[in-house]
Amino acid sequence: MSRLIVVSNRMGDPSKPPSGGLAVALNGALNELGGIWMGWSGNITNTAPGEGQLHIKQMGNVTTAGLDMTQAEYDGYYLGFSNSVLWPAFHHRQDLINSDKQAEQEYRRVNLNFAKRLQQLVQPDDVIWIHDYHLIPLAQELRAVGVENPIGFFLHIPMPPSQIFSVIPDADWLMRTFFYYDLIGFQTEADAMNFRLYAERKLGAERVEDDPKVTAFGRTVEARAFPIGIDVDQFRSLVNEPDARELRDRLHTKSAGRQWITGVERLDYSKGLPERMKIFRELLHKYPDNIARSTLVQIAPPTREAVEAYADIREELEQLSGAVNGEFATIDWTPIRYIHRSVSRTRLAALFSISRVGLVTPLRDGMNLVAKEYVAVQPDDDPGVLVLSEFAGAAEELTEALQVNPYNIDQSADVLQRALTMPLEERRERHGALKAKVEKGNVVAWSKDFLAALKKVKKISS
Ligand code: ADQ
Repeated sequence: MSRLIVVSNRMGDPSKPPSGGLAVALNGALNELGGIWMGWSGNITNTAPGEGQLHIKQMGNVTTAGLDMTQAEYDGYYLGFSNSVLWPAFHHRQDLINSDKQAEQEYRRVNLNFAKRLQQLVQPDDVIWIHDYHLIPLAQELRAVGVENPIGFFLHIPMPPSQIFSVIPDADWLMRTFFYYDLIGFQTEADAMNFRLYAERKLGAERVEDDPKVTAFGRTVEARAFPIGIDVDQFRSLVNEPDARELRDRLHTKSAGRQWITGVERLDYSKGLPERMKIFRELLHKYPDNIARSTLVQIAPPTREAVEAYADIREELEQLSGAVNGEFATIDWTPIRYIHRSVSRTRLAALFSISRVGLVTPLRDGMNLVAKEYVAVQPDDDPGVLVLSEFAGAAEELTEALQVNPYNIDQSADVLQRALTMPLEERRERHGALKAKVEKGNVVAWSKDFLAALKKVKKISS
C-alpha cells in the first residue's frame, strides 16, 4: 500500500479540535489512510531564510512534519502573496489585491523550502497530495529536485474565470506551475472549467471538449471537480455530547416561541457578513412579526488580522450589529447576537441543530462546509431550512436549499421569511434530499475518490 503524504499550509493538531475547513477535512482523510502531514509548524524563527527547523512528531498513524519560517518568509508568503494577492483575486476581489514583488519572491522561496525538505522524506511508492493556494508551485519545485511520484493538488477556494485570474501579477507563471501535477481537483465543475479555459485561451493548451485532460508545455494534467464533504457521523455525534445537550436545553428554554437564525464562519470579507446583517435588518423592516421573535446568532472569530482588509470588515460588522440592535432591540430581546470569538465544535453542532434557519451568504466561497454541517444535524421530524448563497460552491450540489443572491438584500429578506414560515412537509422534503447528498458526498468518499483518480492517472494499482 502506498503511503499518503499530505502537504498544506497549516497541519491539523490531533490534540485540538480543528477550526478551519481544510483541517476538518484532512484530519478525517489522514486518520483513515495513515501517512505524513507536512506544513508550517506555526513557529517564526530567527534562522537564515530556508534554514528553518523541521519538527517531526508521531501522532497515531499520522506523522506530522512542521517547518519553521522566518518573519520575512511568513510576511511575504502567507500574509503577502497568499492572502493579499491570491485570496482576494480567487474570490473576485481584485480591488483588495495588495501586491509587491518581495512578497511574491518569498512565496516562491517558501515553496522551494518545502520541496527541498519534503524530497528527503519521500519514498518511491508514496503518493503526494498538496492542498490549496499557498502551495500552487510546490509540484514544480518537487519535480525540479527529482521527485517523480504521483502528485495531486486540491484547490479549496474558487478558481476565477480567466479575466480575473489574469490580474494576478505573473499569472501565466502561476498557471504554468499547475502543469507539474498529475491531477488537479476543484470544488465544482464551474471551477474546473475556468481552469481549462484559461489554459486553452491564454497558454494555447490543447483540450478536447468534455475531456478533463489539458496538455501544455509537453505536460498533461487532469483537471476535475471533487466536491469536498464533511465527516457526517463525527459531526452528528457531537450533538449528543453533554456540553451540547446542556446548551440545547438552555436555548430551548429561552426560545419558547422564538426562532434562531444562525451564521458561523471566520471573519472574512468573502463570507458576506455585512450583507447577512442587512438581510436580517430588512426582514425586521418588511416582516415585523419577527420582532421579538427571530434572533440572528452570528459567530465570526477573527482571522488574518494583520491584513488590512480584515480589520475593515471587523469595524463594519460591529457598526452594523450595533445599529440593528439599537433600532430594534426590546428590553428582553436582542435581534443580533454577534460573537467575535471561536466556539467549540460541540456547541456549534448544538446551535445548528436547534436553529430554524442556517443562513449561509458568502459572496464567493470554494465550497462552504458550514452549509453541509447545518444539514447534517437537523432533526428529521422537525428540520430547519438552509438558505444558501448561489455563489457558494455548495450551491452546485445543494439545489434543494433556498438559494439567494446576497447582493440582493430585498429579495434575500423575502427568501429568509419564506424559510422562517415554511410548512413542515416542505421542510422535511427538502431536508431529506439535502441530507442524502451530504451523507453520500462525505469527506471520506471525497478523499477516496481523489486518491483513486490520482492513482488511475498514474496507472498505480494499489
Ligand atoms: P473556510 O473558508 O474556512 O474553508 P468553510 O468551508 O465554511 O470555510 O469551513 C469552515 C469550518 O470551520 C467549518 O467546519 C466550521 O464549522 C468551522 N468553524 C467556522 N467557524 C468556527 C468557529 N467559530 N468555531 C469553531 N469552528 C468553526 C476553506 C474554503 C471553503 C471550503 C473549505 C474546505 O474557503 O470554501 O469549503 O476550505 O475545502
